[in-house]
Amino acid sequence: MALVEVKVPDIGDFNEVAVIELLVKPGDTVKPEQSLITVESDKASMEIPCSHAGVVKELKVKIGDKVSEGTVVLMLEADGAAASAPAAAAPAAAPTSAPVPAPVAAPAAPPAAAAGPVEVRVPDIGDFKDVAVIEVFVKPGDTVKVEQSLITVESDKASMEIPSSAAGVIKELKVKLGDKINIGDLLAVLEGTVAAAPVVASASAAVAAAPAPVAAPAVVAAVPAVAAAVPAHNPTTAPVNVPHASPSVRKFARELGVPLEEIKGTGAKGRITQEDVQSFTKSVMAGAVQTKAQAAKAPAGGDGAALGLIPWPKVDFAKFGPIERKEMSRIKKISGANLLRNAIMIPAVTNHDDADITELEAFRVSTNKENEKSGVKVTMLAFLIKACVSALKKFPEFNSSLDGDALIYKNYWHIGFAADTPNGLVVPVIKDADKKGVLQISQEMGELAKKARDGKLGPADMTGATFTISSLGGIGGRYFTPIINAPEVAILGVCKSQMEPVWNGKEFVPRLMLPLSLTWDHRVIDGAAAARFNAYLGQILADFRRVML
Ligand code: CAO
Repeated sequence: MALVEVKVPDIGDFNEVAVIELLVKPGDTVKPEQSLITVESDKASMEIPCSHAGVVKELKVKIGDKVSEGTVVLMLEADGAAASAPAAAAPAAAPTSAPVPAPVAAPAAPPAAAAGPVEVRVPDIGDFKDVAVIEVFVKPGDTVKVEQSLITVESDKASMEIPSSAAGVIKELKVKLGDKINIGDLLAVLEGTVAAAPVVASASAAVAAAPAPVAAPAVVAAVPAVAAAVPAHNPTTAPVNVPHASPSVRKFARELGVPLEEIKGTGAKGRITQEDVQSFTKSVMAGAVQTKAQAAKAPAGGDGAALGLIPWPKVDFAKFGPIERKEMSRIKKISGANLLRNAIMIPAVTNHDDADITELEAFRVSTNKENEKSGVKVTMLAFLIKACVSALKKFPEFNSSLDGDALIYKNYWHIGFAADTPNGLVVPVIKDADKKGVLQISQEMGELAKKARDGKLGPADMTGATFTISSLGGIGGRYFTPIINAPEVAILGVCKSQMEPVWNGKEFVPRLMLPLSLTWDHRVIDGAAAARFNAYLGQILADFRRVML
């Protein structure tokens, strides 16, 4: 056993590159070529491999340190004979694991107007063969500058951006994600304005002429001019949402099928670490997070997998007869997801009751006759809104919302009403219904319902409700079970009134009865309170003078 210094090998002309990850710690047993740290420059990130096998005794660098060739990375208690090998020589002997400095575009020839197409080829990327294209930053039609990054390629140990050797407009892009590229491969054809002539002439000319940095230290030594040509990173041309991660983390994510661009990095400068990938994977498995691909596949609001439900039946309907597929409207998709959440998350109960509206309907009809010329039609729903405000004041928990373990009681009464439109269900809101008369409410409802049908409701028209009424009275039906519009805690469903024989203690008399269906959140409201709410509402509707009490 001997204590050896493991140093940064020849990394070309990269000087003072920042350490962004420590991949080992004291006590770890490491093998030759195992990555020890990750360093990063503007255009490339690379892992620095170990030169010997042994046990890490002491780390000599920390995150944020700047390292160059020869910097001691760590002290290693090296195994046997290997200890005698010079540490910095190892990468040269193992070119496949050697770090890769960023390639550079061939030096631009003196600006010259280029009339014809210009070929941009992969410069000398050293011993790296068949490296995968993992990002494409440009598309046909884009104007690019000399040295602007076109693609990112990645090997096991390094990722690097490949810059353009010429300026111009991209006519054709010859690579796509996943392609494997090698030195001299054609990347793009530009309608050039300024070309770096030696590069574009041919692949071999490009390789010969391009003084690009290369992976193997031996080759780097042969072309020392590289440094000056390394392009400065141009943030204006960098892609906006490229995930920031080391090659090994990218590889790890790819093996798991994890979309890196959906992970928020917790490392330095938002870098995605292996732990970030692991915890994202755990969250997806636990159903706490959905990837974009999962969300796109799931029907509005999810596919039930997160709830441990069996998959949604997949039926080839065309087997049974002709079919037509139509996308749902935007409103239906949004309301569908909301309804599903509310139906699943709220322990909802519905109480059904009837209200005697014989006198109220007679009053409504006579009021409308008297007001015929005003153009405002008094609707039963406007009376219901007013009656509900009275009931909500008497039973304030129906006008509340849950906030964790607390209830928020709202001292305002904004009543939403469900409106059926050609594009789907919307819920406009009558604000401060307690301060408005039935005539004003009727008028506002008419205006809001028209806006709804014309698709002109704005967000302000549909927010802030404290309670909602869903009336199918103009259409038909007896009772139904409306779904609560969260974060409200109750909703009143109303169906079509009809004349019914009602026992008055002495005889059956014909009365106009209105079916009511009150759905309530059992976390907030008890059955007895719901029954009282309905009974009180019935009393008001039976004798509207009670509203004034
Ligand atoms: N019983 C009997 N008749 C009723 C009634 C009731 N409860 N409510 C309304 N009517 C009658 C009205 O008297 C009127 O008849 P006339 O034309 O003869 O006067 C007719 O139905 C239309 O009523 P209206 O113009 O007053 O409209 P409205 O206030 O009932 O409804 C609106 C307005 C916007 C709520 C309605 O157009 C609507 O969209 N309803 C559907 C709501 C819905 O889809 N709810 C379900 C949600 S869950 O999917």
